[in-house]
Amino acid sequence: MSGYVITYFPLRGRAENIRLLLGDQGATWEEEEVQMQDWKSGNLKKEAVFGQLPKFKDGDFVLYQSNSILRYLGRKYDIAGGSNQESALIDMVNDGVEDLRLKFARAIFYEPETKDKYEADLPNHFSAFERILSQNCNGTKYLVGDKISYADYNLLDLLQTHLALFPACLSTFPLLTAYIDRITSRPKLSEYLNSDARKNRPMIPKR
Ligand code: GTS
Repeated sequence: MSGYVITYFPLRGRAENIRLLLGDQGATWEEEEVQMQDWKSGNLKKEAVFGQLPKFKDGDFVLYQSNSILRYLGRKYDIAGGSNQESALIDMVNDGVEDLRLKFARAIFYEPETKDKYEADLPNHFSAFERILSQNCNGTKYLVGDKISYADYNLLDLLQTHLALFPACLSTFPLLTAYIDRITSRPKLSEYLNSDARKNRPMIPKR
C-alpha cells in the first residue's frame, strides 16, 4: 500500500483532482469518508489547519489545501515542471483553474440566481484555456510542456464538472474537447474513471 489517505466528504468535489492524479500515476489510496453530521459534531474540523477538508496523508505526513496537495504530489511524481520556469507556468495555469473553480462554486452553491449569467460567461473563461493549449504544441499535448502535470488533472476535473452541468459548454472549443478525450483515454486514468468508486461518488453536494 502507498500509505495515502484522502479524508473528505462523500463527494468528488475538491478531492477529485487529487484522485485523478493518483489514479493516473498508478497509485492506490484509502478513502476516509466524513459525513456532514460527524464533521459538525466531532473534532475533525477543529483539528483541520483551516477548518476544512480535504485532508491528505502520506504516511505520517499530513497536508490540507487541495492545491497544495496537488503540488506536493506533482513534485513527488515529477509532474510539476522540469525547470523553474516550467513549474511557474504550471502554477500559473493551476491558479487560473482555481479562479474559475471559485466562480463556479459561487454561481452554483452560494448565488444560484447568477447561474445563467455564469453559464453565458463561460466562453470567456474557457477561451483562456483553449489559447494556452493552442500555444503549446498546437494544442496536441498538455497545458504546459510535453508531459502531463498536476494542473492538467485539476483542469480536467473542472471541465468534466462543467460538462455534467452544462453539456454544450465546450461545443466551440475543439482543443479542449480533444484534450479531454486524450487525457481520459490514458489507460490508468480510464481505469479509475470507470471504477465503481468514482461512478458512485456524487460530483457535488446536494443542496
Ligand atoms: N481552499 C480549500 C481547499 O482547496 O482545500 C477549500 C476547502 C473547502 O472549501 N472545503 C469545504 C469544507 O471543508 C468542502 S468543499 O467546498 O470542498 O465541498 N467545508 C466544511 C466547512 O466546515 O467549512
